[in-house]
Order: sequence, then structure tokens, then C-alpha cells
Amino acid sequence: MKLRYSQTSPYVRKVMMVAHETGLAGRIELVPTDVWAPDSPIVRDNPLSKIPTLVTDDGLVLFDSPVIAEYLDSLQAGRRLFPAEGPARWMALRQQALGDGICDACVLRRLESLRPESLRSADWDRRQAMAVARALDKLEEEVATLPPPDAPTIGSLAILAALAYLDFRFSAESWRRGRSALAHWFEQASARESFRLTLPPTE
Ligand SMILES: N[C@@H](CCC(=O)N[C@@H](CS)C(=O)NCC(=O)O)C(=O)O
Repeated sequence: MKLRYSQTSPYVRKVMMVAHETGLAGRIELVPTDVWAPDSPIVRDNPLSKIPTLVTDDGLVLFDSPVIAEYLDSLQAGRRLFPAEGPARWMALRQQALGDGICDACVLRRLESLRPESLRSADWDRRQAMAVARALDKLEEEVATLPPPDAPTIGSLAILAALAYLDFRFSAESWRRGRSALAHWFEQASARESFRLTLPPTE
């Protein structure tokens, strides 16, 4: 399998955590891909021009990260990261959506901050920052429903990737302030090997 990736993408990180948790990392050839480069080869595989993009051994091209993550999970015989059915499945998918949604808002903020100053919208930035703050407050409120460190699901991996992205790109904003239960959960859950093996570069 081939994964178009970048080391700084939180969606790639989630997928790579899944790859490590499922024991599949060794079967994935990593192809560094700059989606912003003119003529980026990503569009040959993914018309949406986004990473992560996975090309399976059968030549099927999969995107986006929830689809890739579920595909990898389907290849393994061990404990599933995507619960098969019932309330456990909906909770894991909801948690994944919350984690991915935090990443969506953060990535939009980051892109906005890279635009020329005269084109930036403070209102737009505030709207995304508020979405992140509300999502974090929701996680603090629901922390008892988050999977324990020794039984990860796609939900906990997505939330780990999102919180780590906040540390990576928005550390000055101190997401832990007023959210001590979530901070404690993160501290425990981020001790997993799959998290440590997927750290972004130090810039
Ligand atoms: N919903 C997608 C989001 C992926 C995404 O936005 N990736 C960013 C990198 S962090 C990207 O490739 N952006 C390029 C673009 O938006 O054109 C997923 O979960 O895979």
C-alpha cells in the first residue's frame, strides 16, 4: 500500500496511529506529498488534492482519513478500532467527527494566518476558534465517555491527533486551561506507542 502523506498533517497522524495500532505500518510505503506545490502529483490519485490518500495493493485509491482508517482496521484480525455496531460504534464515530472537526477548524485558521495580512479575516478566525473552544468544552464535559488508554478506538485516536495538533500549531492558546480532566486524559492516552511513533517534526 502507498500512503501520500506529510508529517505535519493531523489527519495523516490519525491514520498512521491506526496503522501502528493494527500492526500494518510496515506494509505502508510512505510517499511525502506537498499538496500545495504547483503540479502536485496528488491530483493524479485524489481529485480533491488532499492528504492522506491511500493507494491499496489492489490499486484502489481511498480518501479521506475516516475511510482510510476503517479500511486499515478491516485488514486486521485483532481488536477492532471501529466497533462493529450499536452504541459503541456511534460513540466512536461521533468522537472521531469531533476530533476531525477540531482539526478542520484549526487547519482553516492556520491557512488564514498564512494569507497576506490584508486578506485575513478576523471574524473568520474567531468563528473557527470558537468552534474549537466549544468542541474542547464538550470533550471536557464528556471525558468519562472517552476510551481508556489501553482500549483505543478511532474516536480516541482522532481526539489525540486533534489535541496534539493544538499543541503543535496553537500552543500559545493553552487548550488545557479550564479543562483539567481532558488534559489528564490526554496525558495518559498519549503514552501509547502509536502516539509516540507519529510525533510531528520539531520546527
Ligand atoms: N477530511 C479530510 C481532510 C484532509 C485535509 O484537509 N488535509 C489537508 C492537509 S492537513 C490537505 O491536504 N489540504 C489540502 C487542500 O485542502 O487543498 C480527511 O479527513 O482526510
